[in-house]
Amino acid sequence: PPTIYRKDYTVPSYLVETVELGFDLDPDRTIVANRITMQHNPASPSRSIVLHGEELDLVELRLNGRALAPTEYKIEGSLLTIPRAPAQVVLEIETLCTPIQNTSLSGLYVSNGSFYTQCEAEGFRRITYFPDRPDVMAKYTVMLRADKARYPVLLSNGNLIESGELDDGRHYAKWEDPFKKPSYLFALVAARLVCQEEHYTLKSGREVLLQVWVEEGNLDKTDYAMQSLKNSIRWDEERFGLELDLDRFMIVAVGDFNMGAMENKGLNIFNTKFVLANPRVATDIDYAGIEAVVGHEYFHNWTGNRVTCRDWFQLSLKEGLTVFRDQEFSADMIGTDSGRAVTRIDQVRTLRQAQFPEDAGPMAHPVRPDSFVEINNFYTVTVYEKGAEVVRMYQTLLGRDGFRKGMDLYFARHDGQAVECDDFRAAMADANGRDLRQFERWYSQAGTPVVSARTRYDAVKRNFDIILSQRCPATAGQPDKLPFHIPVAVGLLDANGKDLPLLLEGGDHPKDATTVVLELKEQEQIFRFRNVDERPVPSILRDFSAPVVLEYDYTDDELLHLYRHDSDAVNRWEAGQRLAMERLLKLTAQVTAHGDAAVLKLDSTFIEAQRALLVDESLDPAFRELALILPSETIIAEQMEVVDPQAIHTARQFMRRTIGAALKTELLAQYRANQTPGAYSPDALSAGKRALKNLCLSYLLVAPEAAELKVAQQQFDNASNMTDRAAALVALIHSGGDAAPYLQAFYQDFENEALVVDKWFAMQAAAPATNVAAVRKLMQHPAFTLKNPNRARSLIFNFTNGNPAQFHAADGSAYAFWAELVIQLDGINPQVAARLARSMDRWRRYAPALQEKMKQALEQVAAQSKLSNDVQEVVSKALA
Ligand code: B3K
Ligand code: ZN
Repeated sequence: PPTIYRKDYTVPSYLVETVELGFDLDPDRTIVANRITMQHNPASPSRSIVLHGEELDLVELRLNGRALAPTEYKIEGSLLTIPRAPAQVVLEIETLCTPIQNTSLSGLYVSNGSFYTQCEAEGFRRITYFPDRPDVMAKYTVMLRADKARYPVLLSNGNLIESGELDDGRHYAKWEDPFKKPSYLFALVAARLVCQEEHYTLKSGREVLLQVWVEEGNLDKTDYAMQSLKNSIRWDEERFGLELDLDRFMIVAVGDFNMGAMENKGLNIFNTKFVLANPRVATDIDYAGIEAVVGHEYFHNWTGNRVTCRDWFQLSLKEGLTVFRDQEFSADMIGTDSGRAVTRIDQVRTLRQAQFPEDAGPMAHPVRPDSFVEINNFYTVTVYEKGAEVVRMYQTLLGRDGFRKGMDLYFARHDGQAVECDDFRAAMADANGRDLRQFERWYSQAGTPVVSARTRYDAVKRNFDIILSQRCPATAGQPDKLPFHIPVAVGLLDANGKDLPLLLEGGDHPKDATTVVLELKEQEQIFRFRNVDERPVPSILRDFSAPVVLEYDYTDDELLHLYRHDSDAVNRWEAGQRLAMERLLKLTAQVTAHGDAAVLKLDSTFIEAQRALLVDESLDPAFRELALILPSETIIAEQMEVVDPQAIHTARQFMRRTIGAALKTELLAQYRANQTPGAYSPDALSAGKRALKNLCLSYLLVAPEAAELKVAQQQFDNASNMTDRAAALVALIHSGGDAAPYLQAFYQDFENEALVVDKWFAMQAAAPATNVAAVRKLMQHPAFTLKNPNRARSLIFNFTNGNPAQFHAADGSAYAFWAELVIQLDGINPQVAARLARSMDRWRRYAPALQEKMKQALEQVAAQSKLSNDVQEVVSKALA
C-alpha cells in the first residue's frame, strides 16, 4: 500500500456547496441518492473532479442532468475521476451498499438490528462517492426512509425539518444541518431507541433541546451522561466563552463501536461504555470516563467542527486541543487544588504507560505526523495525549489569560475554516506578542526529550544554580533532533520542607513566587537563583510542566524530603515513584540473577515513608491511593535495557506483599476509615475514599489470612455499588485462592449487562494465574465474540497488554495466539486488529530467546496474503 506524505498536500480541485442525501435504509441493500453542487476551486490548476468511494455499487452517475457513460469517468481503486469538468457542476450519484455485512464498523453499519454510521476518518466514502477530505466543507440536507416498526427513530445532523409516513409501513425524516461541515462529521441513526431529554437554557437565554438516546431497558443509565453534557455546556461558556451553536444536541449510545465516541455535528455517537451508568453496573472510573468523553465530544463542536483540520496530518490540532480541554473540564469539575493535582497525576501515568513507549517504539511519530499508510493507525496516544501536553505547555508559558487570548484569536481568524497546527501556534504567538517559532519542534520531532539537571550551591555568594541540558533519542527517519522549547517549572525546598521565595536571575516573576517556569531553549542552559541561604532540595518539573523524562541524581534523603513536604502534589507523588522505581529495578535484577524471590529484601526506609503517607489524614484519600500504587509492570519494563517480564512481576509482587504485611494494621484501619456509607455518589471525594479503601484491600489480599479473605468476601457480598463489588472480586482473584465461586456469582448477577460482562472477561484476562490456555478457554464462553470491539478488547487486549508475565511466557505460546487473533480479527475489523497488532511494538527489548519467537509471530502475520493496510503498516514498521 502507498505511503501518503504531508508534503504532498494539494488543495481540492472542486469545492462543494451543498449535499443532499437520500437514504432508503435496508440492511441488505441500502440505496443512497446523493446530489452535490460543486464548483471549481480557483486555487487549483486541475479540472478533474476526484471522488472517493469504497465498497460501493455504482448505479448511476449524472453530471449537470446528463447520465455519464462509463467512458466519461474512471474508477481506479477507491478513486472516481471525472476529467475536464465544467466550472459549475451538479452531480447526482446513486449507489448501493450492504450495511449488514459491514463488520469494520466504518461507514454505515448495523448494530443489534439498527443502523449507525462512523465516518471519521474516511468512512463517508463507504456511504457514497464524495471528495472525502476534511478541507471540503459543505451544507448537508438528509432524507431518511426506513421501516417504521423496526426503525422508529430516524436521526441525522442538525435540525429535524420534516417527518411523516410512507407506504408499506415505512416512514421518513428530513434533517438539515445549518453549518457547513467536512464529510467526516456526517452521521445518521435509524434505530429502535428511547431517550431522556431536557430543555436547557444557555447563558445567553436561548433554549436548546438535549437528548440522550439508548436502547429500551437502559433509560435508567442516562442521568450521568445528561448531567455531564449540561456541565460541559456551562463550562465551555464560562472558561472559553463558547456557546452551543445548535438548537438541538443529541447523544446516541451504540454497543458496537471502534472507539470511545464521535463528535458528529449535533449527533454525537457514543460507545455504550461512555454513556451508560448507574451505581449497580458502573464503577467510579466509568463515571469519570463518561464525564470526560461527553465533555470531549461536546468541546469538539468548537475545536474540531467549527474549526477543523486541513488534512489528517493535522489531527492533533483538534484532538490534542480537545483532550486538553476535557482534562481541564474534569479538573475544574472537582474544583480543588488537590483534586486538580490528582487528575494531573493520572495524566502523567497515562503518558508513561502508553505514550512514552509509543514514542520509543517502531510506531513513533511526531504529534503532527509527516506520513502514514493508514490514517486510522494515527489516532494515537501521541496525537491525543502528547498533543494535549503540547497545548498545555502554551498555557504554562503564556498563563491562563494569555492562553485564552490565543484561543479567542484562533476562533476570530479561523471560524468555518480547515486549518493547520501552525495556525494554532500563530494565534497563540500573535495574541501574546511572543516568539513561538522554536515551539514548532514539538509538532515536528518525535521521541521523548530527556532533560538532565545538575545543581551547584555557592554558600558564600548564596547562589543556587540549576544547569539543565536536553537531548532526544533518535526515532525512525529522525536521527538528529534540534533543541525543544521546554517549560521547566521549579521550586526550592528548605530544610524544613518549606518553599523558598525565589529570585531568579534575569527572571521577571512576581516577588513572592515559589514556583518559576524556566524556559529551556538551548542544548544546555544555566539558571541562577540568588539570595539562597541554605542548600535547598530542588523540586524540578513541577506539575509535570513538559512531557519529558527528567534525570537528576536525587539521593534517597532528598526524595524522602520531597515525598514528605513538596507543596507541588505532582512532584510529591513523583518522589514516591522514584523511591519505588529504584527499588523495583534492583529487586528485578536480583530475581533475574537468582531465579526466584528468596533473596529479596525491602528496606524499612521506604516502608516507613509509605506508612507515614498512608495515615496522613491531611492528604486527600485520592492522592494517598495514587502514592501507594507502585509503578506498573509496563512502566518498570520501559526502564530496563533487557526486559524480563516474569522477574518484574515477581519483584513487584514481592514488594506489594512486603508492604501489605508491614502495614497490615494501618491498611486495615484505613480500609475501615474510608467507607462511604449511604447513597452512592460518584463525586471526587467519595470516589477517592473508595479508591484508597480498595487499594488497602488489594494490599491486604496479596497474601491473605482467613480474616482478610473474609473482609473481601463480605465486601463482595454486601457491596451496594459496582466499584466496591468489582474491587472485591479483583482482590479475591489476585489473592491466589479459588475465586471461581465469586466469578460465577458475579456473572449470574450481570449476564444481561454487556458492559459488566466485559469487566468479567477483563478481570480474568489480567489475573496473574491466567495463561494463554485459560484465555482460549474463555473464548469458548457463549458470551464471547470477536465481532464486538468492547468484548474483544476486554479479553484479548487485557491479556496481551495487561498481563505481561503471562503474555511473555517463555514457550512463546502466547505470541502464536496473538498472531492467530490478529489475523482472525483482521478479517472482521481491521482497526481493532491493528490495535492488537501493536501489543508487539516493544519486541526488540526482550531477551534474545523471546525476541526470536516474537519476530516469528510478527513475520507470520506479515506473510498473510490478504492483510488490511492497517495491520500491514503496524507489523511492517515493527519488523523494519
Ligand atoms: N474523533 C473521534 C475519533 C474517530 C477515529 C476513527 N478511527 C473520537 C474523538 O477523538 O473524539
Ligand atoms: Zn477527539
